[in-house]
Amino acid sequence: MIGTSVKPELSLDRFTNVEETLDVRIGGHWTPSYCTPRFNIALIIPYKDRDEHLHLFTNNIIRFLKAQHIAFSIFVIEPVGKIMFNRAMLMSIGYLEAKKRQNYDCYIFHDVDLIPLILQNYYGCYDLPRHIAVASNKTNFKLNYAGYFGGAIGMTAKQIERINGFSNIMFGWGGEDDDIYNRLRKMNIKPRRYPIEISAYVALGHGDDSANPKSMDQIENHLQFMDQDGLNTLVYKVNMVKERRLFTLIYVNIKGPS
Ligand code: UD2
Repeated sequence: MIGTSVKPELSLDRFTNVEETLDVRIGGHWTPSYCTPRFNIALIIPYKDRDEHLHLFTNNIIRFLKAQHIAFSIFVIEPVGKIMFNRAMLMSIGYLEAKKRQNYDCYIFHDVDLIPLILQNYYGCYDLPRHIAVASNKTNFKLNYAGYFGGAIGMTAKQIERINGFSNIMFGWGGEDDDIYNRLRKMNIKPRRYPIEISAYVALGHGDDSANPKSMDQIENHLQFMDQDGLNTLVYKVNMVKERRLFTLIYVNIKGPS
């Protein structure tokens, strides 16, 4: 039996069932063998230094996606070196790197610390971009604000290209999610949300990283530059690719403040 030597009270494995991930191919790829999946998705996680979350997240999301009979590949995008975190830029890189490998039906950009609670929260893309993680215990299971677009979102390649991907200049915490929402609204695209009863999450705890928040002015003024800040101006270099058991880890070199 797997894990008999692990003391459950000391191990995060108590939240996971290793056996459920055994048929995931190295690099974090899975396709149901018993049906044709409705969607083949790339799950993209902008990431830095959150090992425990990554372990919990991958094990949980794999069980969840398998129960939805969705084919998936999991990509973790991590910047090299001491550089200020840039979630949006890593999302764009994840999109381009995933697409290089395969044309996925849907690209889902996901925080590493959010675990979906309800199986009906289907991880697929539709005619309009989706805000997938609508509420969590952190917000008392309420929508933060009307234009809130953080946590997890899903878009097709066409939808991503339409808004020139995501910003490359939003280093530090916050604002990049509002910027994505604004980009969509500028193109007259109104994203969809499932009701909160379906799109509810558990947010894993972490330290406060609200340093360096961007002002609303900065975010709104930024919109006029949408055509000059995005996929068409993205500069990065893949440093190393590691095919881990449950995901593909892509280390990238990017330039920015440290
Ligand atoms: C909120 C949003 C998030 C994003 C962020 C502002 C929710 C549920 N989430 O997250 O989507 O809009 O505000 O930027 O509303 N990360 C790392 N290492 C780091 C920093 C960030 O891996 O040092 C990644 C990780 O995937 C994390 C995500 O970025 O889940 C969001 O960062 P956060 O969890 O620190 O910020 P939070 O919870 O305020």
